[in-house]
This record gives sequence, C-alpha cells and structure tokens, in this order.
Amino acid sequence: MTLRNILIHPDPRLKKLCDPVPTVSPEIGALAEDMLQTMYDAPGVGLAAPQVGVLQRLFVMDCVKEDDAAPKPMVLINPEITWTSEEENTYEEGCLSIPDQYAPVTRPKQVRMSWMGLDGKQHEEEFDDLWATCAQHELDHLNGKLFIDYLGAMKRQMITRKMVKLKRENARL
Ligand code: K2U
Ligand code: ZN
Repeated sequence: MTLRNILIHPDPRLKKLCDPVPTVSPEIGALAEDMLQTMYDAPGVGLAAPQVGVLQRLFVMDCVKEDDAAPKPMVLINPEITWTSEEENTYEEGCLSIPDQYAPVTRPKQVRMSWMGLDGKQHEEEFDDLWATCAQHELDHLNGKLFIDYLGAMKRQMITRKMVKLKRENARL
C-alpha cells in the first residue's frame, strides 16, 4: 500500500473526463487500496481516482461517521446514477483537492447507483444524506467537475486564486 499524492486545484487533470476501467485487474485492486488508505489518512469520506492523477472511472468512499461503528469502505468502478430523488438537500461541501474551502451545494437527497465491484460483479445501491452527497461529489470528479463549479463565478474565482497562492507557497518549501 502506498499513500498517493492528492492533486490540488487548479490542475488540468482534475477537469478531464475520465476513461472507463476496462477490467478489474490486480492493479486496479492495488490502486483502490492505496486510494482508501490515502482517503483515511487525509482524512476524508471519499476520494476519486483523478484526484491521485489516475484518469479512470473509479472512486472510493466511507461515510461512516460514528467512531465506534465499523468502517464501511466501498470501491465503485465505472459507477452510473440510475435514479435520483426529487427531494434535495444542501450540504456544506469541501474537497481534498481544494483544501480548507467549504461552500453549500444542493443535490438530490437520495441517489441510486450501479457499479462494478472489485469482485467483478455488478452492484446497485441507494444512498441517502452524506453517502448520497459524497457519491455524487465523487462521480462529478470522474466527469471533471468540482463542487466549486456549482458556485457563482466570483466565489469560484476567489477560491481558485487562494489555491494558486497556496500552490505557489508550497512550491517554495
Ligand atoms: O472528493 C473529495 O475531495 C473527498 C471529499 C468528499 C466529500 C465532499 C463533500 C461532502 C461529502 C464528501 C472529502 O471527504 S472532503 C472532507 C469532508 C468530510 C466530511 C464532510 C464533508 C467534507
Ligand atoms: Zn472532491
């Protein structure tokens, strides 16, 4: 297992449409394991492959909040949304590729997704609340979309300027 470097916005790789995963290979399994460990280490509740520089359609998530509850690591390969609720909710979203920036984003409250698991089988599950928000946030990453794309131009530009400054300062270290 290797902790992967998380790309910081602005980065062209975070704006690309990712390619489908052709087959569930041992390499994909190793990448998924690295992504889960990188997510837990961040810490975060989700992480998409393009965030670690791999432009393929897979993400991981574990939105179990209670410290005393068993973690529920999930690996979703070639995920697709098959249903969304009419009901929406608004969540103060963040992003591991846009550190320390948060803004309200409104999305469907429930979402049903279909995906290929590491077991090579097709899965379908309905997600609610934080799980639904996270799954939609991660799927956006596979389509080159960031949560700041839902904000007004001024707010998006302000956050992007902050990230450019942060990257410039980090480059000096
Ligand atoms: O994709 C990512 O950058 C991981 C995000 C996923 C996420 C964003 C917004 C809402 C839910 C999930 C990270 O987990 S950001 C850290 C975080 C943790 C809990 C709630 C919100 C943000
Ligand atoms: Zn994100």
